[in-house]
Amino acid sequence: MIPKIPSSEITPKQVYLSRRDFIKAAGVLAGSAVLAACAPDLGENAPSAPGDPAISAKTDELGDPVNSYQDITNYNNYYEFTTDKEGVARLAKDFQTSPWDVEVYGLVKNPRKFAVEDLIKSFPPEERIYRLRCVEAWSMVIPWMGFPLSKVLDLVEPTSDAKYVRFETVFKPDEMPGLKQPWYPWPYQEGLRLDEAMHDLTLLATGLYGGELPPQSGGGIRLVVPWKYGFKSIKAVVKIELTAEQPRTLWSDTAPNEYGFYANVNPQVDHPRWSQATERRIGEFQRRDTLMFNGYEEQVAGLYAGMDLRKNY
Ligand SMILES: Nc1nc2c(c(=O)[nH]1)N[C@H]1C(S)=C(S)[C@@H](COP(=O)(O)O)O[C@H]1N2
Ligand SMILES: [Mo]
Repeated sequence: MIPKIPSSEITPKQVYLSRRDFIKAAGVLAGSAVLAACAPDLGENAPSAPGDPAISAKTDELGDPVNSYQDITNYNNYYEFTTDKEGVARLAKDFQTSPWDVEVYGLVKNPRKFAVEDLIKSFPPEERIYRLRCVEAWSMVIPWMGFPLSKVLDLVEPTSDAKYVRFETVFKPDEMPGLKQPWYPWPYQEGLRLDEAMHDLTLLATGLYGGELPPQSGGGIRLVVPWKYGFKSIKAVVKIELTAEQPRTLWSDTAPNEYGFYANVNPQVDHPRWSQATERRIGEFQRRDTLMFNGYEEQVAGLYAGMDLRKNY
């Protein structure tokens, strides 16, 4: 399946990406007769054609078009592989996403290790079309498949002492070349307050575009918290720990004056080195205004009633 981009969707980025894929696919065809593997960056779950994706809607609830599978899976932040967004897909291509286990433990009544395939059986993934707004001021609209994190937390039953949830990414230096960069405090970890974690918008994503979750997008399983900057949406989660204290996070450990624990999308609070008032939607030419809580204000503002969002950035 070599993806074809409808000419209506062509942008310089997409032209570049489709050319690059064409070259790669051509290389595979020249070197091998295995046609099924002719789209190395997309995997077998890519939609048959971006114009006819395996999704129920072509826009989010605000009417903004869903980004192409091509864009979503070839422009990634995943520092365990590389800091080059356009290089993640290639480096992560052979990363094993299945079977995948996630351990849920800490201040809970029933600590358990779950196989993602069992979670998918218990909680059939639903489609959630969410905006993803990176702290670097680019954004996409992504049709995830997944289930609310609250379903898993309900199973393990947090104790009354549990106030926060800590998430940890798998640490596999042999398969993740970026882990050799010693200046990051690996493994990647993130955290949420328990009420944020229990919010219905907070998703454990197991798929994309109606198919599996490819390695570059965070497979086996990843968190998606759409009203927060993208770095909160931690990939390849293997540990979920309920804690009494606010967990440390990779980015606030690395640069505490730039990245706070809350990291709610907020156009009024600039990053120390750039404005957060506008963003570049991948696939668009004009910058667009960034929305408070990334457009989910109505659903989540209540979580922060009475909090100073400048202090708690
Ligand atoms: N483990 C891990 N999770 C991660 C990252 C990372 O480097 N490592 N990058 C984060 C950042 S900065 C963003 S913007 C999103 C990007 O998700 P995407 O590549 O699926 O668009 O993943 C987040 N989750
Ligand atoms: Mo990001």
